[in-house]
Amino acid sequence: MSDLKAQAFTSDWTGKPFILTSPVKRWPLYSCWSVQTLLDQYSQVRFRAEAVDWPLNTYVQYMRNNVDESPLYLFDRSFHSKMLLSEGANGDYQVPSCFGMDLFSVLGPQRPDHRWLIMGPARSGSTFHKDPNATSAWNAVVRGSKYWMMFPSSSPPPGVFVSQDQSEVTSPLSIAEWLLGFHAEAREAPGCMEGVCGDGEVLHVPSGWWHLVINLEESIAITQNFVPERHLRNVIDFLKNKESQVSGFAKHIESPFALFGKGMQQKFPDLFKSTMDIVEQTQQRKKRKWNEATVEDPEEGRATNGFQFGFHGGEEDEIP
Ligand SMILES: O=C(O)CCC(=O)C(=O)O
Ligand SMILES: [Fe+2]
Repeated sequence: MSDLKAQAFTSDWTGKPFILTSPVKRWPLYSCWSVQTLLDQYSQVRFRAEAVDWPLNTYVQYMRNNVDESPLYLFDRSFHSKMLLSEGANGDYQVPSCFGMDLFSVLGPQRPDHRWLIMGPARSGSTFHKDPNATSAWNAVVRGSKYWMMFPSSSPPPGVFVSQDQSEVTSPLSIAEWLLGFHAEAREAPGCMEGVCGDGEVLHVPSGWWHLVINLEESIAITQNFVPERHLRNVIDFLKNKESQVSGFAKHIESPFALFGKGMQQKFPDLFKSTMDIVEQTQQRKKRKWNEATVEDPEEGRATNGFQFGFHGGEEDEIP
């Protein structure tokens, strides 16, 4: 689509991937960013590329000369301060208006990491994962192009094995190895979506969706995670019930759930209360179903076995 109104996003699109072709082309930085112009300005500035912090100059030399199967990927969460960038009406870029509602903004400066500058050569990319804390995301390509493959929360991709509580994900080590072994099968699998997000386009990753991304050519992108109202309950459920998997908050924050609850209570008390009620009811229902399914079998006099536990509700109902 060219663009999308916030209202249409909220009513029809929060659970579906899509690409918008207009908003990024209006960003001031879109008309002036290239690897060369970034080098002109930030050559000696250090950016994080996986386990190393390299001056941009060093990274670009590596990016243009390596033949690695899985090239080091520049993925920097502090790019705003390093590049003196600003986001907003008169800033260097603007969050596309349809994604305007972001409930993690109630956390102010204590929100978890939520935006990254991404740069890498062809073949670099991200192996299958879900985004942190049940957040949604947008990913804007400023230069280059990215191939995306996506699966809804309830359909893990072929070749990706997930433990019961989803805390462990096992898959082939490199994107190339996964593509060689599973790409053809994945394209035929239920729920699979694929597409190319090109220069000046932005893609929506709904909360809980699996995604794999590979740069088809040298690319520069900006990505940002957010919490739309329709996924608030997924996020609350994640913070409350998957505490050990919560990530990106500063170490001194002991309870991200309590902190978020406090912020929500101050700014959106009614929404918070009604959503908490739903999360708690769902939790009770799950417990009840579990208890019913595992009670002693009166005929056999032992716990019933062979039971498969799973929820296959609608997309919006799913709590990852
Ligand atoms: O490699 C990419 O551009 C995708 C990034 C991504 O999925 C993420 O930041 O969660
Ligand atoms: Fe992601």
